[in-house]
Amino acid sequence: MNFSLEGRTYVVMGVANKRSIAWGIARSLHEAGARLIFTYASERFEKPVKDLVSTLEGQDALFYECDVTSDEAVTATFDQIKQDVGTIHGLAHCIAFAKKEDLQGEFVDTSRDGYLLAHNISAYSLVSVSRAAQPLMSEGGGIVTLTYLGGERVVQNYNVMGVAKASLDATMKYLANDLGKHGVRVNAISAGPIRTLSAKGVGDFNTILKQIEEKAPLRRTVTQEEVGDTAYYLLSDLSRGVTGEIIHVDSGYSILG
Ligand code: NDP
Ligand code: KAL
Repeated sequence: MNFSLEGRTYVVMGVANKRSIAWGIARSLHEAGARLIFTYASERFEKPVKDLVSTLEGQDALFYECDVTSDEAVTATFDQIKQDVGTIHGLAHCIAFAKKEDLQGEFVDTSRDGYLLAHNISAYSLVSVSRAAQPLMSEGGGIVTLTYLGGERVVQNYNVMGVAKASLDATMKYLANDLGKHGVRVNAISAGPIRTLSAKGVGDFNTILKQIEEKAPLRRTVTQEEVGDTAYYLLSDLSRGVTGEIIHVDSGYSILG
């Protein structure tokens, strides 16, 4: 079997800068020969994303604005992608957001607004995007989302995002069940902590990284590249029998009690 991604096209959603996990995924897919399509939340990110992508040698990428809080925007984006390229072979969903005030203190204080916003952007968006993308995967395909251990157990400060990740994990499984008959597999990567723009300004991040270095079986944190290579596996035929799965790319931390 040939595991090159030559002749295949993948949509990568959620590159903010060179530290983004989505960027690690984009680089792995590019290395494997894939053509890439990038989406970003607003026009503001168009130039930075294009500048970054210009560093990928020989990559003939396409770019679209897509704020996932709007079903119209999501539908319009994938309609346009269909017109521009026809078939796609997969999608990486690397999107999450919660209000800063909901990522500290006690979860019990989460507002209705904050709860709905976090779930809207971080979990429902996978439904919306998968529904719009599936018809473009006429040759079958793969969808990968990014989750975190805080959706499986309580992690201090992760709060409403943990509840949104629990929803995302279940969403991924229900989507896997629906889309399997179309030859579309849906999986999640549970990444260990990586210093990205989202993680920035979040209290105690250094302490969390240090804890991984001291306690995780591999005694080190993981990189965007390691998550990227697992996404490549999940989006290629190497994983053709795998769907509805959560793979932990976290130096083994999640096996600890
Ligand atoms: P980044 O800050 O690099 O990426 C987050 C992305 O979410 C940004 O590109 C942002 O887009 C996008 N986003 C937010 N709101 C919207 C919206 N309304 N519409 C479209 N896009 C939106 O952080 P990460 O790479 O860390 O995050 C990627 C994923 O990985 C997230 O799901 C996160 O929860 C998950 N994850 C991260 C871990 C970590 O330690 N970093 C650990 C485990 C999981 P824009 O910049 O265009 O606003
Ligand atoms: C226990 C951990 C410590 C951190 C606690 C919460 C982290 C939540 C992640 C969430 C995605 C962060 C935000 O939504 C930040 C947002 O309020 C402000 N930032 C922004 O608006 C920037 C500019 C944009 C680009 O960010 C987004 N998201 O759009 C969790 C750690 C150990 C692991 C992490 C960081 C997990 C994760 O899910 O990211």
